[in-house]
Amino acid sequence: MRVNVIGLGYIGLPTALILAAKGTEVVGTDIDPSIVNGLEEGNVGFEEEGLQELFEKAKLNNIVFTTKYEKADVYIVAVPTPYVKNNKKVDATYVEKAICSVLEVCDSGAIIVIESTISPGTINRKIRPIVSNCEKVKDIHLAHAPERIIPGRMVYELENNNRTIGVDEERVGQQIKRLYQTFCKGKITVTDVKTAEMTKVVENTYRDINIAFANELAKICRADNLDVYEIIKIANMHPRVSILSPGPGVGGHCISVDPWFLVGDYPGLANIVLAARKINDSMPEFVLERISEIMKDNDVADVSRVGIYGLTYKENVDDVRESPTLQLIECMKKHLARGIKVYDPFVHTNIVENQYQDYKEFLDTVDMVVVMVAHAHLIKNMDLLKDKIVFDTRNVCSCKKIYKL
Ligand code: SAJ
Repeated sequence: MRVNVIGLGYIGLPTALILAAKGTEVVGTDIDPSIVNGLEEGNVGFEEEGLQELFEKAKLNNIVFTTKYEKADVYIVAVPTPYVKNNKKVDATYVEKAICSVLEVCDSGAIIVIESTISPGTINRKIRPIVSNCEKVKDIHLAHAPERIIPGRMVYELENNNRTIGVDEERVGQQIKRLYQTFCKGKITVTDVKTAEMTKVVENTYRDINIAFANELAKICRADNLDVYEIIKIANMHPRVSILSPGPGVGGHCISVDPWFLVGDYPGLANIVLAARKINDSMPEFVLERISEIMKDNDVADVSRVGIYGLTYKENVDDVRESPTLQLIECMKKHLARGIKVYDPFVHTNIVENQYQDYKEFLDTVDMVVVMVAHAHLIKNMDLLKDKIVFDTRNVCSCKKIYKL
């Protein structure tokens, strides 16, 4: 079986590599020549444990990278699905374009698997008409196998997570299941397309709501001078309670985006979903208020004596999409406050004002450090914070003078 993976980003690349590493004939396609050239030169493009090893194995099995779409039995589409800013609905343009390009090269009978996250009904509304109206090829099968891997543990989760495959025909479902079983040790459930679409959005929304609850508790506990972490720790000892951790906001391209699809597509019905989104989106502003209180408490008058640790959306990844720190900096600009210092060991080019590349140099210029991301680097170098005023939004620091959310 020959597989053409479309989109060699965070999801498509590991998927293409693991399929090839396990012996499937794979062509990886990306429209961006710099990605393809980078891969041909041996550069995987982002940091992720085990990815480089997978790349070496895939190369031994002759994986091909190209900007062209190729003839194949199965296409796996893993292109971005952003949301439209004003109505929060899914923007499936990249998926639609990818499908059109596949239809130009594929033979009748090919299977197209969409891994990109889409809102329930997108395949029926937007993709199926493209396929049905295509005159050149017939009998094209659509499937939806939403990705579930978490940045930071992608390779491990690719092999070990359970998967969902949504199809129109059981026979096609079994065929795709066998393909995914070449690398996936988890349970693979075959269902219909719309259920698969909905399940994916539900998974990320569940996590968003749980984090929103933790964040709301943090605000309630702050108002009453209680320790939210102690309360969550004790509550979680109940066998049926599992509250996530409060934090400075929810970033990334998934959890902070997918719930909006439900809000946009089911107006008036997705109320708890909307409330959770608002709570999580309010956290950078809440952090900003705490920074100002803590500055006052400690007579830190100048914001340029404050430094933010962490620019990425979470620990030990280099991804800054929808990052709470970027939202916090935007918030500060609105309040006409500039000059805060920033450092992140994973972000090697300067993307914001006053960003440092050297940790010690950064620390030398500040009296107060706001921990926005709990990178392993921070924990390893905890002693360097010993003389600083630390505002720890992630509850990971162990220093003398510490403030929490
Ligand atoms: N966060 C908290 N408190 C927590 C956990 C996370 O504030 O207790 C924050 C993180 O710091 C981060 C954001 O939430 O800013 C999201 O991070 P995450 O690690 O929860 O999730 P993602 O966005 O990296 O990956 C999620 C995963 N979905 C679920 O766990 C249900 C992953 O499995 C999906 O594949 C991915 O979304 C996706 O692409 O949909």
